[in-house]
Parts: sequence; C-alpha cells; structure tokens
Amino acid sequence: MKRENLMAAVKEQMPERRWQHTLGVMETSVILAERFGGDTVKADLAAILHDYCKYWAVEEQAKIIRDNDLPKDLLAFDKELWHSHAGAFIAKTQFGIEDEEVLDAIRYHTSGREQMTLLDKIVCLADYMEPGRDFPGVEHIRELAKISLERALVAGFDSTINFLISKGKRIYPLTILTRNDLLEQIQ
Ligand code: DGI
Ligand code: FE
Ligand code: FE
Ligand code: FE
Repeated sequence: MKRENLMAAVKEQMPERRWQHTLGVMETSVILAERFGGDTVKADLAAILHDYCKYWAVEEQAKIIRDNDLPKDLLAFDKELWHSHAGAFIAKTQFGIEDEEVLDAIRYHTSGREQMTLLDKIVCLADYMEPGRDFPGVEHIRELAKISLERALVAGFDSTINFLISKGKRIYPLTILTRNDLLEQIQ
C-alpha cells in the first residue's frame, strides 16, 4: 500500500488529536533516526502504524491477543499494553508488512523489551517526546535525547513507572526488565 493510503487508513482509526500525535511520532522518529544512524524509512513506517489499534474496543484488542500467537500474559495487565501487539498483528495481516524490525518496533513501543533494537528505541522514544507531549519531565527527556537514546528512554520509563505506581497500578514485568537492561547499556 502506498504511504499516503496507509496514512489515510490510520487517520480513520482515531480521533484527530491522536492522529496529530501520530504525525508527531513520525516526524520525531525520522529526526532520531537521522541523529543516531537509524533507518528513516523504517522509522517512518513503524511510526505511522504504531497506534493503529489504540482506539479499538478493548474487547477487540483482547480477542486478537487471545485468538493468535501473542503473549497471553498481557491480558492480566493494563489494557494500554494491548494496542501495540494488536497493531503489529494488524500491520502484518492487514497491511502485509513483513519487515520484522518494523513489526517489532510497533509491537514493543509501549512495554519496551530487553535488547531493544535501534529501531525499537527510536520509535519508543519518539512516542515519549514528540512535539505534542507535555507531561512533567518531557523537556528533560528531549534534552537527554540529544546525546543518548538509552538515557532518554530510561527517563521515559521512569516517568511511566512512577505514573503507574502513583495510580496504584501493576507494572508489566517486561517494562522493569527493559529499564534494567537500558541502565546496563548506559554504564
Ligand atoms: O499509545 P500512547 O499513548 O502513544 O503511548 P504508549 O503506547 O507508550 O502507552 C503508554 C501508556 O501505557 C501509559 O499511559 C502507561 C500505560 N501502561 C500501563 N501499564 C504499563 C504501561 N506502560 C508501560 N511501559 N508498562 C506498563 O506496564
Ligand atoms: Fe501507543
Ligand atoms: Fe510509549
Ligand atoms: Fe503513541
């Protein structure tokens, strides 16, 4: 599918503000790919699709996880973790994307994972710091992103983990493993 048609398909799945977020993640992913030597075309493609399923009914997202070979443990954690795996599944089955690097960047953009690829890091960080984001600490993340993907990502995951703790929510163990792994990469 041509890029413009793909973008139109994505735009239809979400409210306008989330589409603006997607445009921001696309722009920031490409900037980060240029800055850190990543593949700008793959970064753009993963960014376009990363939140495809975000506004789907949670039951539909859960069904995709249940009926296919996706991690069932996700279902015991926050529903916000589901759209990334559902999105990678749809990218493959509905849009014919075969590139595993692109699919992984979509799949792990929320939780992260150990040994994140350069593309995983770029999309996950762009999701945290695109121009429309304004949570406390985002400016610090943008500053860190000028020098280190890993340092900026740790700051991002710190903020997510603190947020989850403040809400009394459970944390998906892979997010903790991701943060530990990134800290190990920094030192
Ligand atoms: O889809 P976005 O809003 O652009 O961002 P995202 O896909 O990174 O989702 C972030 C949300 O996921 C954020 O509100 C926190 C929530 N969440 C719930 N449990 C976890 C989690 N995020 C992570 N990384 N780990 C969790 O265990
Ligand atoms: Fe997302
Ligand atoms: Fe994120
Ligand atoms: Fe996003």
